[in-house]
Amino acid sequence: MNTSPSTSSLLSRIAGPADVKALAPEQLPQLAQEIRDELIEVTSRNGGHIGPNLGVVELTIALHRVFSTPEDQLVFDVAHQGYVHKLLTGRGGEFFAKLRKTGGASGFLTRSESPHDAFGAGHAGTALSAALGMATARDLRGSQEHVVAVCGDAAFTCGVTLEALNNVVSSTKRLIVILNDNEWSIAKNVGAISGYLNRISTNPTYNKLHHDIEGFFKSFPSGVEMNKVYMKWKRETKDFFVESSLFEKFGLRYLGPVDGHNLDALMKNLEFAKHCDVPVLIHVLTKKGKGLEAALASPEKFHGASPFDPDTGENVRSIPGTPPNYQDVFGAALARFARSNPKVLGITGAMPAGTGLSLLAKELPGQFFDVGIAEEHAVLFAAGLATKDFRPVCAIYSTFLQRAYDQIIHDVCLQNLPVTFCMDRAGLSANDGATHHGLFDLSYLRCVPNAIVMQPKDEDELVDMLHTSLHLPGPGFIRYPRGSGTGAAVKAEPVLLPIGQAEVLRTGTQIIIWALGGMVPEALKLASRLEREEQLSVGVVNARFVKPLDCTLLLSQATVVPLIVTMEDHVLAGGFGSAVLEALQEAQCTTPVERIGWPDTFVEHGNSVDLLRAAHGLAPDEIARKVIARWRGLASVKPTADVR
Ligand SMILES: Cc1ncc(C[n+]2csc(CCOP(=O)(O)OP(=O)(O)O)c2C)c(N)n1
Repeated sequence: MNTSPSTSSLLSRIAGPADVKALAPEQLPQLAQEIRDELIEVTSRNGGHIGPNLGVVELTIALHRVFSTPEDQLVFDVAHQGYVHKLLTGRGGEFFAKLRKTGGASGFLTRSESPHDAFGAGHAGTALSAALGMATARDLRGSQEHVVAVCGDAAFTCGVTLEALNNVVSSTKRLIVILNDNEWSIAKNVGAISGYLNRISTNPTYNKLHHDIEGFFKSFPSGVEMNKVYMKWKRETKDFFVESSLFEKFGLRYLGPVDGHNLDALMKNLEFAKHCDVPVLIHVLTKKGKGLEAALASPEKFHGASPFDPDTGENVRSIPGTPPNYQDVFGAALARFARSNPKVLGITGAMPAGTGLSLLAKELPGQFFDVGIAEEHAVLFAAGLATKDFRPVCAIYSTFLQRAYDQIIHDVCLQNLPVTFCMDRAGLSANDGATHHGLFDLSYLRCVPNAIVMQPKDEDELVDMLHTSLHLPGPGFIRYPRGSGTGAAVKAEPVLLPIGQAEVLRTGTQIIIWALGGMVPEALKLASRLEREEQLSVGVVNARFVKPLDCTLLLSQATVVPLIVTMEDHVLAGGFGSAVLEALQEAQCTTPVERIGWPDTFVEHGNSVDLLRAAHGLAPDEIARKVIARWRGLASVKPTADVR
């Protein structure tokens, strides 16, 4: 796989972890530099998580010097910082050059991509639990491999990380946790633990101690008597350990803080941890974006960047005239509604910019809450606020809202509390792949009583839906896709949409297409095409609401047209088309329904939404073929009177 052009480079000669181990220590800084060059080169073209990866170059090299994958298990939290690990485990060259592109390396770690990827991820906070499971499995099986969880500081804002932490000592005596502390989540990290970590790393005793620690490690009798050395160190650094005792209270031995760009210090600490007979946490301080000026200057922008000019940091793909993103339209509308109603609040789980809430944060900080990567808490917190007459808006990507499912059912919907959910990235997140596509929300929400579920056809309707949801007596869920809108102008004043009422955009007598959200423009194109090429009379309905569905309109049409087609950017199982089928079945209407949506599979990453749609039979030609085949296959086709 490794076909890098420059054969004089060290990186081009790394075909796997054994080659990393074979390098002389003095070659490692050069390897680190070459990795940084490669990271910048590829991500500046393809986009990707450049900042986090630049920060873990030395850490990842050190891990591969000290441990031996795939026998030893390295579990990376979120796994967006796994590019360096990929480069060191035989996934460089052409494969890495196509990072996040069709046929190239995934932007995350996946077990299917390499045996060196012990656990797949894309959502935050999973590493510690999964690693603890692996360590426990090792203990039960009686094998000896090492298990290392690499967690960012923001992973410790996740409830699930803290649940795992609470269980470490009762589960195993051998687990290594790396706390990769760069002080940033995507935005600046938040919360009390982040403040605590900051106090440790800026503790004035640290600098004094650092020298002493170095001295201790220098005198290591290569792997033996480690505990004695550690205990001596601990005794002599008592004050420091009082401050750093949080992890010790959970039963983990705390090591650090360690300079995460000092290979020598990293390797010594890892070696030490490897020989410990208690779980160990190594607190590693890294600089997000190290090696790229622009990324150091703007860590948030370069957490996950679109293609950029490495010299200036400017994005290279901003095409003038592109309509604004849905997230920005939402963010502006929310700030506007919050300005006129102080009870309107915005809540994000560590994604102020990605969700569009940055504007609210800037203009009305008192009405904005970043709760960290804590979606369960975000939803419960909103539920609590809603009991006191506030109008909380949880802005959480469709895929991340999955984590808060019990809170949605048990805390919000069961009590019919007026929380609005704005689910960005509903549909495909093409370059990110399976962990990030928002393809399941309709299925998981449609079955929940009291939920009003909707999707706008354009930006203007998004603002109407937000306005409508803020006036509901109970929960409202609005889903919308990643990226730019249709360019529809947003009205000066939003309107309240009648709940459960669809919008007829085009009448027809033979086929009616019920389309949802971003599929509406596609449906209109399909209708024109079927009329032009097949002389079919095709109507189009903008469904607007998935729940409650406009059954009155649906039945009035389905009883007179021979074929209903549904189109959605969602899995077919339990989605919008399923809702249509259920409604017809309930009314004992047997009109056939052709459903267009995503199949029962995890959709991979790829260059673009269009390419992925084509790969899964959802390109416009393919959809037209399916509908025509279904039409022709109908036993008796009787054109009927025009319906509304
Ligand atoms: C459940 C969940 N919510 C939100 C995100 C979006 N997200 C991706 S990375 C990230 C921040 C991670 O910060 P940290 O763990 O400190 O790692 P760093 O990027 O700083 O190395 C967030 C919020 C996610 N991946 N998963």
